[in-house]
Amino acid sequence: MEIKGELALRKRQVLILFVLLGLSQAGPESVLYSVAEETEVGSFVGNLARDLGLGVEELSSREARVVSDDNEKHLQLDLLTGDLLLNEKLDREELCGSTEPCVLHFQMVLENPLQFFRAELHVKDINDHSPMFLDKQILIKISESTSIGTTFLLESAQDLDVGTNSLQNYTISPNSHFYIKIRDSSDGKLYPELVLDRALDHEEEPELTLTLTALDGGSPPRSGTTLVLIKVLDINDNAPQFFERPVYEVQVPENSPVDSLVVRVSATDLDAGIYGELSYSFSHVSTDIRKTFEIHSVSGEIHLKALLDFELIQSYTINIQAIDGGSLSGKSAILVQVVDVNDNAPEIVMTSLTSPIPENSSPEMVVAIFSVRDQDAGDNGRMVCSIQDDLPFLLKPTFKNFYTLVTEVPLDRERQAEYNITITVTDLGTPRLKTQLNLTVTVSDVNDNAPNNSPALHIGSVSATDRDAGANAQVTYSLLLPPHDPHLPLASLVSINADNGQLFALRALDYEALQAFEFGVRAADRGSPALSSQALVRVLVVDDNDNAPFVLYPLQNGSAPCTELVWWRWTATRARTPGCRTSCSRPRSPGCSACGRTTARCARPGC
Ligand SMILES: *[C@@H]1O[C@H](CO)[C@@H](O)[C@H](O)[C@H]1NC(C)=O
Ligand SMILES: *[C@@H]1O[C@H](CO)[C@@H](O)[C@H](O)[C@H]1NC(C)=O
Ligand SMILES: *[C@@H]1O[C@H](CO)[C@@H](O)[C@H](O)[C@H]1NC(C)=O
Ligand SMILES: CC(=O)N[C@H]1CO[C@H](CO)[C@@H](O)[C@@H]1O
Repeated sequence: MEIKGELALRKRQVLILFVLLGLSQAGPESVLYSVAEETEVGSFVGNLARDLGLGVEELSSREARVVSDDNEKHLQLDLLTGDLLLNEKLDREELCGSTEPCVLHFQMVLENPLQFFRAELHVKDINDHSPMFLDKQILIKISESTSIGTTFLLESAQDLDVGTNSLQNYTISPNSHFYIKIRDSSDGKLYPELVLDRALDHEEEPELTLTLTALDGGSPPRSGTTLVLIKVLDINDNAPQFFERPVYEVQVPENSPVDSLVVRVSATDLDAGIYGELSYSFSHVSTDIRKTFEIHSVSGEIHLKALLDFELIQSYTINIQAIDGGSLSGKSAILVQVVDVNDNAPEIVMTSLTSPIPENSSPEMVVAIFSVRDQDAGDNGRMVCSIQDDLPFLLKPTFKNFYTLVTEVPLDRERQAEYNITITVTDLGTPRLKTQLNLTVTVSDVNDNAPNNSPALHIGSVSATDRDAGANAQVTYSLLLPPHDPHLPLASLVSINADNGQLFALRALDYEALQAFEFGVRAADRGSPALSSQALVRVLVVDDNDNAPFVLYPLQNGSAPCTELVWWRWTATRARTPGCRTSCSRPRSPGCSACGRTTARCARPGC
């Protein structure tokens, strides 16, 4: 700029000078020469003497010289020949810039008389400059969602040459997405525009490098290039996708410990950066699932948070989702099958138990009813049930998981009064689990031995001690009976052995007539004076519904009123077993025309 400004200023000064001079002396003739720029020094431009119609000798005698308007010595005059020669290489671009045509004005000055001749030198352009881009690389960021036809203005190149040697065209290296459109601006310059021809896809090609070439119109043409680096910007155009769709299926043993890995889910997202960053989570799951499972948002691993229980829940369907940074989501589900493990032993639930059972009961008398169950599934829940082989009892499967324990043969109390029965239930799982229940069944006495011994039935004993010695310690027992009561002739009912305190029932007792009675017993020593002590004996008559009335009476047929045998138990307050009822009985069935079997029950077996 500075140089140009200086040049312009100088030109103006020279112009003013020549306007003044020209007014007085300049001739009308103006000679026109033309030379290509960059022509060698000394090259011939034209013969000035001839062209001006002057004699060669005149040139030297009149001190002819050439003066350029810009005061530069571009040309020299050969005074001997009149030839005008180049004094220096001319650079059109330096002399005229983009001005075209590029004309250097000069004068030939002669003296004696002073005379001016005007002349012009037209400096012609040669294609000595290539188009040039100021930047080696142009970066353009284009979103992959950009629509086809969108244009992107590129930087233009510069070519110092003018006319046809100046910039004429732009081309882009072959590619499948863009072409170049050239735009003419109002100032006559050409601008390249990149036009999108086919949609971009970040996932397919995240960036493209193209070569932009600028061409001038010279012959041959010269060119300049730059790189166009296109970064394809990702948009969130892909939703996450799970590998396994629609469901992951996993089987987890119910005894898996807390924290064990259930499954690892994984999704992909074709987008880059934050749009490709996934976060895993449950989607619309029940509180049961939230309590039992947890999912790691980054790794996609699902762990147990609580223990599983096949017996409670056999399977879970867990909906999961992966969400990318742009809120697009993909869904899948996990089907968790809880695998049963034999972790439950069989259970025995006693429904009813009859004990004691009367001896001589007919076979298949029901002693116990119970059910068995196992909460496991399959073989883990299938059971076998047994009792010992050597017992006169049988196990009979009844309804579903119910069993009855029945007598196999009539029992005889006098041979065995008590049976310990172990019910064993085993499942078929691995390992096999076993549950046992021990029952004690007692056999109650039935008056099945001669009825006539009833009067002599030993019902118990009383015993007193005396710390004296000899006769003073010899104790004799006697009954202390209340005054005679016609309804309760105790004297004919009980007797005592004076020596050993054994008590006897003198006759059969009838529960229906007499449920209880009491009397005193006196123990006295033989000392002198005799010392004595008393105790109260209370006898409870226990009802019994025995099947053998014929033993006592002449044979009765079914229609006759039922006669009951009575079995009874003597109890003194001190003789009670803790926790037991004193008697095992139940009211007799009214009008008992067919006598049922005794079903006396105890609160606990063994009472
Ligand atoms: C520019 O170059 C292209 C490709 O070589 C060509 O098709 C087109 O005709 C040229 N344009 C001009 C104005 O020379
Ligand atoms: C039954 O078991 C009890 C207690 O274990 C024992 O005292 C009793 O002798 C056993 N009875 C029989 C008949 O095995
Ligand atoms: C049942 O009785 C058997 C045999 O006497 C014994 O080995 C077992 O331990 C008892 N089981 C229970 C639960 O009492
Ligand atoms: C009248 C009657 O039926 N008597 C019968 C009573 O029962 C005995 C024994 O079962 C029979 O022998 C009698 O004939």
